[in-house]
This record gives sequence, C-alpha cells and structure tokens, in this order.
Amino acid sequence: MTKPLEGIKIIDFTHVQAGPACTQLLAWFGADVIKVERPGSGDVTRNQLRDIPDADALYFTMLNSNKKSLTLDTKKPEGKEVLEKLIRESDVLVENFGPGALDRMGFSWERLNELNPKMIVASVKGFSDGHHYDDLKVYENVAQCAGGAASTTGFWDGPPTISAAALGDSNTGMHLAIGILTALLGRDKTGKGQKVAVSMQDSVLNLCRVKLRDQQRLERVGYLEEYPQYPHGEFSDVVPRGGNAGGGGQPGWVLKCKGWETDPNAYIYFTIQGHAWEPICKALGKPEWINDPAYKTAEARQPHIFEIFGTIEGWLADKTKFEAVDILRQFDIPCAPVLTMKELANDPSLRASGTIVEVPHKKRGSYLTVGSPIKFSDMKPEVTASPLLGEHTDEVLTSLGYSKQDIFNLREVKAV
Ligand code: CAO
Repeated sequence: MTKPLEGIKIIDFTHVQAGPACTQLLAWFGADVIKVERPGSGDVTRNQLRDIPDADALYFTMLNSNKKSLTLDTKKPEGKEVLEKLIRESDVLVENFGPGALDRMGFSWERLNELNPKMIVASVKGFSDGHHYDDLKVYENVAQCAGGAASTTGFWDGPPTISAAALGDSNTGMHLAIGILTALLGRDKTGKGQKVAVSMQDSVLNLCRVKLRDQQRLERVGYLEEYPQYPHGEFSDVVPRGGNAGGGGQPGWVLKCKGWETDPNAYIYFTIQGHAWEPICKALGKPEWINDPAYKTAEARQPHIFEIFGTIEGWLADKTKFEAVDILRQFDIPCAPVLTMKELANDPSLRASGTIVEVPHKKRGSYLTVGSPIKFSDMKPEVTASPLLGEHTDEVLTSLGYSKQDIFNLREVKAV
C-alpha cells in the first residue's frame, strides 16, 4: 500500500523527545526520515535510563521507530559537505537543538534556503523567537511551568504540579508535524519552502486555553463556579488549582471504588453531565433526587457537590472500577476507570487497534511501544524498529553518490 508521505525526504536533526516525536509520526505515514546523529554517541536518549546493558534504551526506541540512522559529524568540514548534499535533495529538515546551535554549525535559515529554496526548515525551541526567554534551553517540565499547565494543575493546598503527559515534548512535536504538513501543502502551491517554528511554551499554552478562558471569567465575575473553591472557599486574582474538578461545564471528580485502601488506582472518573442527572439518580438508586429542588439543577447541586460525590462513593464501595463503569455505561454516564500503565499495556482493544504494538528489535528482542493514535480508512501505519546507531550510514552515503573509498575516507577522519 502506498503511504501518503512516501517520496518526502526528511533530515531528522532531532533529539530527546519533542523533535523525535514529530519525525516518528511523519515516518509512520511514509516519509523517508534520516536521523542524523553524532558519531560514537548519537541521540542522548539511546543511553538514558537503560534497562538492558548495551542495547538502546526504550526512551530512544519508542520515539525513533521507522527511521534510518546516519552518523555524521556536522561540525567537521567533511561532515558539512555530506549534510549539504543531503539538504539539496531533501524536502524537510527538522531540528530541536538549543537556541542558535544550527546557526553556529553554519546552517542558518538563510544558508539552508540558499542551498535548497524548496526545503521546509522546522524547529522546536523552548520559547518563540523574540521572546524575552528565547535564549533558554528547555525540557518538558520547564515548558509545563512556562506554558501555564503547572500553575493550574494539582491541589489548591499543594505546589504547582507537573502532568505525566508530555505536554511540553510530544505535544510540541505534534504541533510541529501539523506545521510541516501545512508547509508542504503550501509548497505545492508556491513552489517555495519556508521556516516553521513551534515553541514548547506556546504548545503547552494552546492546550491550556480553558485556563486562559477561566482567567478572564475570574477577572470579570470574581469566582469560578465549577472549581471546588466555589462557593465556600476564596478566590485570588489568578486561576487556582482545581484538583480533579471537571474543566468544562460539568462537574466531575475521581472517586474511590472497592479496594482503594490497598490499590492506589481503584478509582473511576465520574462526570455529572447536566442532562444526565436523571439517569445518574436512577443508576445510584436515588430516584428521590431527580425532582428534589436541592439537586434538580446544576446550580442547586454545586454548593453540596462533594456531598453528592460522597454518596456516589458509598454506591461504589462494593464495586470494582470495572464493575462500576459497566453499570454506569448503561445509563450513558461519561466515566472511565483510572487505568494503570500495566492495564493499558495488556488491553486487548488497544492491541487490536494498533495503539499499542510489539516491535521486534535487533538487540533488545521485542518491545512495546505506542502506535499511531491516528487511524485512516485506507492505510494502517506499521511500526518498525528504531535504527541502531549509524545502521544506515553506508546506505545513505551511497545514495548520495559516495563510493566505498569515499566512505572509508570519511570514516578515517571520523566524520561519519
Ligand atoms: N555533529 C556535530 N555536532 C552536533 C551534532 C552532530 N551530528 N548534533 C548536535 N551537535 C552539537 C550542536 O551543534 C551543539 O553544539 P554547540 O552548542 O557547540 O553549538 C551541541 O551538539 C549541543 O546541542 P544542544 O544545545 O541542542 O544540546 P544540549 O544537550 O545542551 O541541550 C536541549 C538539550 C534539549 C535542552 C536543547 O537542545 C534545547 O533546548 N532544545 C530546544 C527545546 C527542545 O526541543 N527541548 C525538548 C527536548 S525533549 O525534553
């Protein structure tokens, strides 16, 4: 089956997570992604948090599937020459070096555009160009703090909290992928490449837009009725942390189920969707609440919402999280069990859909990874193993016209 991005050649100058997540997605969809890595060491994640000695770490294998690996020292003149050849025949260059690193290497946007005016140059940085912090190097948690996620996550009586979800890294990579695909479509119309830049701060903030909504509501009316602080607590002039409260128009909370005393994940998320109040009362065996003025409307319920959640927890006390959801789904109540990584890894539905896949690897044996979360009717992205360091160096150099002797010479000067 032909994949939509087949024929698109990408120089993958990315490392760690934000950039690799982007290029991995494009590789799944058929792009020829050539990861350029420093000879001898490669992407730092190959060595980070290793679980098997001498085999690439899962951090690397789970972000670099379907790619080729070319080792190249792009600070040496011989390495620069190879890179220039590659640039002339590629469609996209993606990078997430620290600020200014590509310029210092001699490959500014102007130079890249001169070498290949049709090439799209895509970058991830911590902060956008011109921002007063644009000289900073940034990792995931730094971005979550800078983008508004940390100040609005956690409980009101605890410190700002980091989400386990990679809002700064993989999320930024997904934004960049959208930018690259847009620029490729644009190039079809204009024939010209362009620079695509995404900052981690902006990408986190884009996911925190409801909190920016709340800041404006707070400034106008002085309170936020869906937060646990309402109506009994106090509001300051900034959006507070709301614990596990529902972020939209319906209250929700994480509720204890049977076994919570010993199992830290014996919980469900329960949402009280306004129009589902009647089925909720029926499911809980509380028909008297349906028309009780103290419960009938969302407004009436809000002052004693935690008392309501307490009653629901009473109902949940003799049900596992799975049993509870199986009952509640019959009443059309939005809810889910709190699932652990172990449960997700073994979920037969996720295996069947290709969301969790097992991939054979030359050194590791097989490992689990996350497959494409995007499903297509005409294509099933297949996940293949991440490359060993320099696995495709000879193949790529040969395709650029280098002879065996040339490659030997490049190795002699440690340029590849
Ligand atoms: N050959 C020769 N040199 C190479 C090379 C290659 N193949 N690949 C990289 N290098 C060099 C770079 O040119 C750079 O050199 P100089 O600093 O001397 O100019 C050097 O390696 C280090 O690059 P770096 O600044 O990107 O690396 P770092 O480990 O110090 O910082 C990170 C890492 C992630 C903080 C930084 O890259 C960054 O802020 N990136 C942008 C934001 C980002 O994507 N962060 C998310 C990472 S995922 O959590």
